[in-house]
Amino acid sequence: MAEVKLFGAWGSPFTHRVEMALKLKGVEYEFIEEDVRNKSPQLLQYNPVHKKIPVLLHDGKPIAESLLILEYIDETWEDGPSILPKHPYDRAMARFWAKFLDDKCVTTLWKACWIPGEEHVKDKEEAEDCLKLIDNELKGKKFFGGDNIGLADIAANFIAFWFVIIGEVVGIELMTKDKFPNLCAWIDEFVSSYKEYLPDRDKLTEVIRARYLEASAAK
Ligand SMILES: N[C@@H](CCC(=O)N[C@@H](CS)C(=O)NCC(=O)O)C(=O)O
Repeated sequence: MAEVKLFGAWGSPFTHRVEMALKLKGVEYEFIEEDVRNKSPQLLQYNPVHKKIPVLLHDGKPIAESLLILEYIDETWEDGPSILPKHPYDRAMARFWAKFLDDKCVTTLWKACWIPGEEHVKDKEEAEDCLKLIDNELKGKKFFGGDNIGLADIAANFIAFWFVIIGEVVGIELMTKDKFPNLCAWIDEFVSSYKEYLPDRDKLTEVIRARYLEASAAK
């Protein structure tokens, strides 16, 4: 049987995207925990361009960048639920939203929640603009692609789980039901249906709290 290894970090949403896909497909893998502050020579060897986790190693061949890894998993292990839909248009849409989430939403939400200061109000407005676009996209749908979970849902795990916790730790409630009803319904569905693919909530809250205290003390 082909050997599958995942270099990742426990609290990383990008790593969890890959773990979720592997688990959905029923692929057995070895998890190798990386310390992103002290990267292993193996990680630097397998991802010399970005030097980031996650990296999937399949039969000794490395694949970096979580969205590309998700597509690789979908194409390599055809059993189990499809991560990308069949129709080219639906595939393009799934990729469009996954790309928007990574190119725009991650940084915008991060700035709005984590970095205080004068820019904060502008950052919060920008984050709400992103969330509004996602809320509109999810209108009348259970998941981004319709009835089944797919690429964009897995990519949006950081909104469903990480940023809800970050908001609690930092004391900012960005994703309210009155402003983003469709997004909040999607979050409820995602978290309740796929709980076993998410990290322990209490432990993650403590990790995020510790990082926030550390970041605040360093200012
Ligand atoms: N675009 C990358 C982002 C991965 C990423 O940001 N990983 C972080 C941990 S969550 C990392 O490795 N950071 C180390 C660094 O930036 O040096 C992906 O989707 O895989």
